[in-house]
Amino acid sequence: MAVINAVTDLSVEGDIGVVTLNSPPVNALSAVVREGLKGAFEGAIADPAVKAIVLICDGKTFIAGADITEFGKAMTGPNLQDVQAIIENSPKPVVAAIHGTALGGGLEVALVANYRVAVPSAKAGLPEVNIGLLPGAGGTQRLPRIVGVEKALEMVTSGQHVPAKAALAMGLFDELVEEGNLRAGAITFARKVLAEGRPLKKVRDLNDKVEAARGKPEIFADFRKANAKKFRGFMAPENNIKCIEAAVNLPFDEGLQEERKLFMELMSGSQSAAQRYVFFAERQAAKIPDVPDDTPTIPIKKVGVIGAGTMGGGIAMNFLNAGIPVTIIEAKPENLERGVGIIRKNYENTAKKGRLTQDDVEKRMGLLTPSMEMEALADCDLIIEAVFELMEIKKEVFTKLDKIAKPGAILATNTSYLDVNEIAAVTSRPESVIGTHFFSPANVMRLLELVRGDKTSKEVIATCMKLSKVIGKVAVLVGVCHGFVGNRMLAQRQREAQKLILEGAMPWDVDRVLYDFGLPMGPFAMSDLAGLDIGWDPAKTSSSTVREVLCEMDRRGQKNGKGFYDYDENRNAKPSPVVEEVIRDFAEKRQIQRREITDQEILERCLYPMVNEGAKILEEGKAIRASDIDIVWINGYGWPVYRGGPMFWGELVGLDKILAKMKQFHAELGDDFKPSALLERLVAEGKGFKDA
Ligand code: 3H9
Repeated sequence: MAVINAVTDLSVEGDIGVVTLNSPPVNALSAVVREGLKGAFEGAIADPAVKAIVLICDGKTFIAGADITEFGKAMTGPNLQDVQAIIENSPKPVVAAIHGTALGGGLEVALVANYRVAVPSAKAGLPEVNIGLLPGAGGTQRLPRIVGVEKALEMVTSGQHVPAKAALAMGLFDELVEEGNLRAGAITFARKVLAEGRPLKKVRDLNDKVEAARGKPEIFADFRKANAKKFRGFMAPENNIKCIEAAVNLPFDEGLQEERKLFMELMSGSQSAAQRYVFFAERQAAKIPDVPDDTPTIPIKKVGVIGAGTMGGGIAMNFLNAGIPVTIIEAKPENLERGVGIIRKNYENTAKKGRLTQDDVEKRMGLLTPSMEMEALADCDLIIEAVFELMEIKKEVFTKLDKIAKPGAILATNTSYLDVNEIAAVTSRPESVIGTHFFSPANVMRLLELVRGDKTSKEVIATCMKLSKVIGKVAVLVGVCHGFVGNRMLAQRQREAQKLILEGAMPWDVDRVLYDFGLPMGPFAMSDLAGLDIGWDPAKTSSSTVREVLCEMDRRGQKNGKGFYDYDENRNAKPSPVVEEVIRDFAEKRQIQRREITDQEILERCLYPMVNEGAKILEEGKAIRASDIDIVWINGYGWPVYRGGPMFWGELVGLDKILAKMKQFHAELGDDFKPSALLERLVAEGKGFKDA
């Protein structure tokens, strides 16, 4: 066996040269990997004993893409395209042997091989779009030549990882070999190719599928139209589509040039920088400085959920989906029945859409034990309380739970605002208590704010962080404070939105500015969707806010066709003259002089205080790092990922600019705008949040 470099070997088994990469964690195409590939292929091609070449990877996966950490830095080593040319022009058949995930540049390397074999658990995809890019090593030109234009469009714009069986069916893989037997299977395949004297097929020469789409621009027009909502605000999907168009309309080499041009356009833009930042920020969030990776964890074999309402039911579904049995508790039989019924209905709806089989539905429901006795929780390893958001009720539940739960069980409170320390203090085991702030709908939303109490043990934190991955959540560890990270910052925006409509803007102005910024909807449309009467008590109403006045007028939001907006029968919103009148009247009674408010002011008033609050959260140590705050906002509140989260965006705008505006607003509008000490210090020292 020849060692090519630190990450690459070339061994010769009879007439087959086997190139093996071993560059943990994911065999990304760093400079040393590209060098290794170049050396190994040159060696194998030059060795007369070698008749065919297999490319395989050690570790958990085949090449998972270009090395994202190298992006934006000066290029070293051979470039990927030159390495690909050596492989593609090999006079000897090349077989890529795939396990784990062949992604991005990894799949693009496999696409210059003559054949691809894989184990059944392997997946393949071009996920560059998720980091604001497109496949820049020929992927957009070669993929449609194998799978056809429609499938290629779907794959490059969704970034989906296609499972081996489907990849085989689309011709992306040529053969599946037995799990755990990839190397031998690939060698056997290579020998078969030699024995049969198969020609050296190159993907670049396969033109049938792209030619079939030539002269049919409607394929692209329809695709753009069907996905307009999904792609709104993003640059990368459009550039990906343009590349596939180029594959159809241009000769291969010109298509490659177009791909390069569009790739560079994205690479140099702020969207991809933001999305790449988010990729690493999400992984960083899983790392807790004082809770090392090897901290012992508590096995979670059974979960208890108290409360079968919307939150409790959604929370339970997360565990059922992951195959973990759940005991769900309600006080009244009719509530229990309704809660369990909704869980079943949710699963059945998913089954109707073809995303679950009826068998899966029954399996998941079979893991659910409904009960009206708290004692049924005695054997649970984790118990999540999801009862009404009132301190007294939560304390009562935890006092009872303390007597019932087995020693060492994790006791979690699902709360959006309340003091986890106060709840923990009613138990004899505050070290076992943690906050789990799930976001609604809890079975769908990716974010989980894990709230660390003063006494929460490291084992409990480590267990919950790892468990969140098992249930498909992105967990962010936060400290105890009112509203934690997400809602505490949201309160800033909500307050300003309410003030702005009295000072001169209308709800639809505020909503439009924030929607155009990239948020899924503005605060007033959101209130209408949720229901204006949430938390409103007709017995105690006092016309003290516009919202209260609207409730008093029976304007309850989308559900009764009128709220801040008027709705037609299809729930399309229209600005409401009635609301406009209410707002003007309300402002007049409070002697607020209405004035012209610019879109820029709306944006600055709503978003700068959020960045400022984020800085306060950091300064108080309630979030570990600024990037954790960004992950909260992207996964829990629909902050556009291409703007990287409020803290990343704040730095892009310029912390000095934000501070100057906060000072101006502070002087003009009062203490709501008091700049955070951290923001002042960072600006004075010319530093960013990562130096905080
Ligand atoms: C591309 O290919 C461009 C080309 O078209 C054009 C070139 C000209 N680079 O996610 P995990 C690290 S763009 C560097 O926790 P999992 C990751 O940060 C690329 N590092 O594991 C983490 O580090 P740490 C297209 C990478 O098992 C560790 O690996 N490819 C890269 O849950 C483990 O990662 C992609 O976008 C990378 N490409 O999931 C694929 N990938 O331990 C991106 C991972 O220090 N990667 N790391 O925190 C993934 O989707 C997942 O990592 C994968 C494994 C599914 C592979």
